[in-house]
Amino acid sequence: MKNYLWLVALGMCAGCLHAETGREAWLRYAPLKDSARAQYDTLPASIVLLGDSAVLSSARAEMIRGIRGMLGRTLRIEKGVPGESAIILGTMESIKAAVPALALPEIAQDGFFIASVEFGGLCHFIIASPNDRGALYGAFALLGKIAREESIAGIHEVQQPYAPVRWVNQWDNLNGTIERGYGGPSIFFDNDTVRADLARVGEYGRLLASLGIHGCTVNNVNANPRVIQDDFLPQLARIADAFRPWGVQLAVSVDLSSPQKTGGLDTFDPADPRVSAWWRGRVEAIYRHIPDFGGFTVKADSEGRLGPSSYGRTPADAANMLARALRPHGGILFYRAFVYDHHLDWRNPKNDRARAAYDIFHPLDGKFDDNVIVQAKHGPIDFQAREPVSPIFGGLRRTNIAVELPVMQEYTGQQKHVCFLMPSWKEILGFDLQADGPGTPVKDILAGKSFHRPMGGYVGVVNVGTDADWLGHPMGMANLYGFGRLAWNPDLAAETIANDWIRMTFGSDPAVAQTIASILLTSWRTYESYTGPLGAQTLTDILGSHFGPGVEASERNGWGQWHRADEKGIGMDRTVATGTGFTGQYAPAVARIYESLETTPDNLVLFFHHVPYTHRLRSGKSVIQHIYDSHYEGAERAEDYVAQWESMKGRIDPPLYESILARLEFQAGHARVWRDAICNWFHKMSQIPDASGRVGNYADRVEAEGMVLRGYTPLEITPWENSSGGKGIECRLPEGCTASFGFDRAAGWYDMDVEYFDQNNGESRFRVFVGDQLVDEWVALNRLPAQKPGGDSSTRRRIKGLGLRPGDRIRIEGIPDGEETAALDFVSIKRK
Ligand code: GCV
Repeated sequence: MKNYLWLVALGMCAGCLHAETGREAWLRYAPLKDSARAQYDTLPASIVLLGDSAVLSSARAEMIRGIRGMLGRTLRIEKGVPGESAIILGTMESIKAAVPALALPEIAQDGFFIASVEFGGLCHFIIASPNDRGALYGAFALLGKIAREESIAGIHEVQQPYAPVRWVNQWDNLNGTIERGYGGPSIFFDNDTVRADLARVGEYGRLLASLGIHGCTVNNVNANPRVIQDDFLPQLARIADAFRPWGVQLAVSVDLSSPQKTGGLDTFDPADPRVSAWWRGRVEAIYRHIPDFGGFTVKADSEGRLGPSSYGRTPADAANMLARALRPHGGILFYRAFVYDHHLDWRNPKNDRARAAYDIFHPLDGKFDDNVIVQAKHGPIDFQAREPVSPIFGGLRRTNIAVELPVMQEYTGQQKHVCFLMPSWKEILGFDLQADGPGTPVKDILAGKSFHRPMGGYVGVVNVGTDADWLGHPMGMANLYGFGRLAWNPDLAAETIANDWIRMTFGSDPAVAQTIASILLTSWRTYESYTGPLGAQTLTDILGSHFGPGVEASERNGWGQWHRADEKGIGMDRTVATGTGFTGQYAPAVARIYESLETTPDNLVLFFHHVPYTHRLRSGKSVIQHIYDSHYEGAERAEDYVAQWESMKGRIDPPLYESILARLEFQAGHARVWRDAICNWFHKMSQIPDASGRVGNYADRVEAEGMVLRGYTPLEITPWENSSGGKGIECRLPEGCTASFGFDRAAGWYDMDVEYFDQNNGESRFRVFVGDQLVDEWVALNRLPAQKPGGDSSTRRRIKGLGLRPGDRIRIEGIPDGEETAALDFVSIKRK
């Protein structure tokens, strides 16, 4: 008995030791199976580093760590090329000096050469690059191949980045919160200082380096001017120190009005010599603390941020003034093209926020200095589930440009929903803007190839936090991984990226790989179909969380995210002929496609045209029926993800399996909330029934407000469509309340869903009884962006496999906590 207990304890402990938290992400270096390991037996036993920089040392340390983890061997460190096979790591120059006979290829900065070569009668492995961080990228690439169990026999491979600039942004506030961050508080800041422990920053730098990402702007683009004040610089320098071994340059977002806000000047006019002198002084102070500082990111004249327009100056005036301060030190200035008026008059049908970036920046083409990069979101609005490619990418021929991509899923489920964005980004990067006839895809414009620009590339808004899994959902990390891989090589297929990520994150079980790939690769279209189809954009609460449904939140206000839905039809007329003229911002060949209703693809039709609900799409369906069908299909697919995942039980590390299962369950429930909100809203507005009879008919539901209530009171939910029947119930008695009803259907096995509201300002408790028997209990603990009952907080609890008989009494007890009122929406009971 004793021994048995001991074994159990040991088993549990081993489980703890290997429990996957997601912190290692795709760099787990888990031991390979013997069969897979054998192919690497010929790998040399020693490693030689030619050079001594921190970045090169990281490359060597990473090789030792990876080989030890995956192959169980510890490479021996040699000082010079030994008389035995070795892995030789260094810059081209140092390798050439050590082995002059070796022929090395021409490679661009950050690129690398991995080869098994023979000299002196021995077979060596070379990892070489023109620069240190390229050698580090080469080390990660070789380890990645081993992690994916790819053959490296006779390897002779050159890899070079497609675009020179591959950065990330974090929207971290100095107080430790993160704007649109869904993975916990900042890894950089806390309480208006830089954190004492920056271990996670080093780990983040390592993850970024493994993808070839070489810059990170660490604070919110809605910048606090304190970030560049004297007393803060030594703190910033500590972040730079943590990034440096990984070749990641630190940058910060700056507030253009800083000279006035904190600098003691009475102006921030970019044309005033006192202002440029002030910035020069700041930049010099920064470089004294951080010699390899990367540069600034600027958000100005946008969403209440002050900018050059205060003085009648242009973005080019402001950008160049800052860029000139940075240039002597090698710094870059990212000026965001997200400049628009958020007080637009919605009554004017000619007004259109989508026009803003092109209208403002196109006339300035050629006026930006060479160390300025205009940073533009991928679409003309704002990270929506689907938008057309922003025409600005074709409109700036004499300006460096980078695309800003939302790793953090602000409008695509905020890492509470799986939404793998590679298929979307592939469409964007491959889209041919036909600036000079066919042949100017976005990826070539970004790389500087189309218009012969010296710089350009990719900026991902990531917003990792202190959560062990960085982004709040282990699957969310596939977007960071994919962002880096595409920024390096936009020609990679979404499937390849998904498979590589799965392999490195979850191991080599083919069934696991197939299941996760099938979820990931369909997830963007699934999300799109139960949120905002046909280019209507994400029909979310744009005035608040950007998470749950909010069909009308975008209408009749100055923010310009309108889709103009009324009783008769929906969509923005953006044509030149009768609308806002936005289509005219594209080159003629593209403009022609979007100008005509006949040629606009269905998936963007409502972005470009206002049509009646009865309009027949190219698919043959009416717009309204498409809205109904796509929401039902999307919600069903989300439900199916749960079943797919459940078939993986036993194949995945249990805590990881459970945490992903819980998230997929939430997603499936929330997809149903989305489905019902959007379908019911359009049903009521259009008065056109669903041809399949689903919308408004919920035979399996018992509305909470129709149950027998003790203590609970009915509650109006706003907007009405975000709850079933527009109502719910709430409990304001500290001792709790009950809601009950009788079951009157045939005896059998049923699944019961309790739809309740889970806010972030309390932890209500729920208990469910059948007769006197407690069948489930839980605490409403999910971290959702909600402070009241509604579409952001609506959550499903599924109680599976209940044996019910007619006459059974079902009772739900809710005990409120804090501001959360144990609110309920409905119960749905379905036969198994
Ligand atoms: C950092 C959207 C987001 C804001 C964000 C802004 C931007 O409006 O909701 O949180 O601000 O975009 O990209 O600047």
